[in-house]
Formats: sequence, structure tokens, C-alpha cells
Amino acid sequence: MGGSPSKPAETPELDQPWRNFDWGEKDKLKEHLEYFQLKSQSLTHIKILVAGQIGAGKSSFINSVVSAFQGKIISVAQTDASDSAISHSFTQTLKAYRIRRADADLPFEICDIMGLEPHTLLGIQPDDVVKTIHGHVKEGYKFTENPIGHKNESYKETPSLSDQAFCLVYVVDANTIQFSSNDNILIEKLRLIRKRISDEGIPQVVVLTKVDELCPLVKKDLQKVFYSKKIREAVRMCNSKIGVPMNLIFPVKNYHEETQTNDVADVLILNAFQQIVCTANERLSHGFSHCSD
Ligand SMILES: Nc1nc2c(ncn2[C@@H]2O[C@H](COP(=O)(O)OP(=O)(O)O)[C@@H](O)[C@H]2O)c(=O)[nH]1
Ligand SMILES: [Mg+2]
Repeated sequence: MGGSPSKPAETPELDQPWRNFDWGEKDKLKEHLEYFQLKSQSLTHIKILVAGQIGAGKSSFINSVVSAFQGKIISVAQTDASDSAISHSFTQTLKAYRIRRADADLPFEICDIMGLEPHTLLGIQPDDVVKTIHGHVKEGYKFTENPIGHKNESYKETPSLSDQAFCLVYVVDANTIQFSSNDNILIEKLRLIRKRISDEGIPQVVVLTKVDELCPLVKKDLQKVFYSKKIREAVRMCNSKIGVPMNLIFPVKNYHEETQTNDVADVLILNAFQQIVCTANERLSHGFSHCSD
């Protein structure tokens, strides 16, 4: 108004993508993962630990990886559709999933450590996450607010190489990273974990879920994810708050209500998963063996 040229409305879309991405590489990714060679002769599979708040989309991510491999919607991990912010009743049990193609197990195991909550005393405590990474916690253990002790029957005193995790994946709901008032406690918990395991060289990556909910542009067309200002902002926020490098933060849209898989969602999920297992494998090649807590 007032004679000055009107400012163009702020558009949610960038002219150039904030990350280059090849949407046509689904078959290549699948093949690479199906013939994946672990950098250790003594392991049949490599363990990856998935942690994050209840409702962040951990189970959905595990289901999405399996679905992308099998070409149909598969539900191996139970998802929780209830209001996750108030539902803390979901049992927090350590659970492991093997990734399969149609006829055989692939050399990957994903462990879901469940609710890392943004309250000081709620959910799993950082020390238990670290112990799980080190392979001390047996599958099926039910986490409580009290850290697992050496005397517990689910505590493994001398874990083997296959009990140990070689990558920690934080699953973060893209909608909560900017706005949560409880953020600080969760971020503090993540920092505590990060401090402990970074010293040991255990890599950490972020899977940023629900990008469709955060950005209407992406909801309409998932391929806009790398053109979305909102998603770029959420990735930057993860980087500055959690401290994981930008190139290890992967935005995804999980399968959660679909009845069929599709190439666009598949390639985003498979790419994230490939980066995770490559990062873990790299760590394995350094001959990691944890010895002290
Ligand atoms: N729109 C959307 N919803 C999702 C996505 N991932 C998970 N959800 C939904 O979020 C809720 C919690 O997911 P769930 O996988 O159970 O979270 P978990 O507690 O971390 O295992 C469920 O209702 C899912 O359907 C996503 O990428 N997009
Ligand atoms: Mg779950």
C-alpha cells in the first residue's frame, strides 16, 4: 500500500532443493541392501537401535522399512494411534525386528527401545539407553523409571558383538521439534546419551517423521520434501538442538494409513535406511568392542 510495490506473498517452496535426491533409485537401493556385506565376518546381522518419544513414529518407521522391502504394507511393529501425548501406558519393552525380503532375513536387526520422554522421570532414562546400545539389556526387558541394575536377570554382564548396537537412530516427529515446551528435558536427555556414546564413536542419525503433517505442500506431493522451507527449517532445528549433522538427518513419511506401497515413499524410506546401515557398517569396520560402562 501507500504506493510502495506490494511484496509477493511468502511462498512455502524453494526455487532450488535444499538437498539433491535421486527419486529413481529405488531398485538400486533395494539391490544394494539385499546384497549388503557386513564389514565383519563374525556377525550374521548388525544391530541398530531406534529411540524416541512415544508417538514419534518408531513402530511406523520399522513397518515402513519392511513394507518397502516386501512391496506391500506389512505391520510387524504395533503402532499406537491413541493420543500419544497423554498415553504413557504402552508397555516399554525392548523389542527386536529382523528385516526380511520375501524369502530370507537380511543382515539387519532393528531394536525399538520405545518411549524416551520429555519429562525428567517419565520413560526410559539415558543410562538405560546407553546400556542397551552396549548390549547389556536382553530383548523383552520392560523398562521402568529405575535404571536396570547388574543384578537384574535381563542384564547381560558380558555382551557379545552381536548384542551391541552400531548406530543409534533418533526418531523425531517433525511437528514437535519446533514447538514443544517440554523440549529442553528431552534435548537434555539426548545430549546426555550423545555425550556418552559420541566419545566411543557410535554414530547417531535422526529420522524426521510426519513431514506430510508439517507441510501441506509435502502432504500433496511427497517429492516436494526437499523444496519445502518448513522441512528445511525442521531439519536445521534438529541439527542445532540435537547436534546431529545435517547430512545424517533424514525426513520421511511413514506408511501409516495406506493400503499399498508406492515408489516415492519407498525410495525416501529405503534411502534413509541405507544411510543408517552404511553408517553402522562403517562403525563396525573399526572393530568396535565396548568394554566399560
Ligand atoms: N501423518 C503421518 N502419521 C504418522 C507418520 N508416522 C507415524 N504416524 C502416526 O503417528 C502415530 C504414532 O506412530 P507410532 O509408529 O505408533 O509411534 P511410536 O510410539 O514412536 O512407535 C500413529 O497414529 C501413526 O499412524 C507419518 O510419517 N505421517
Ligand atoms: Mg511404537
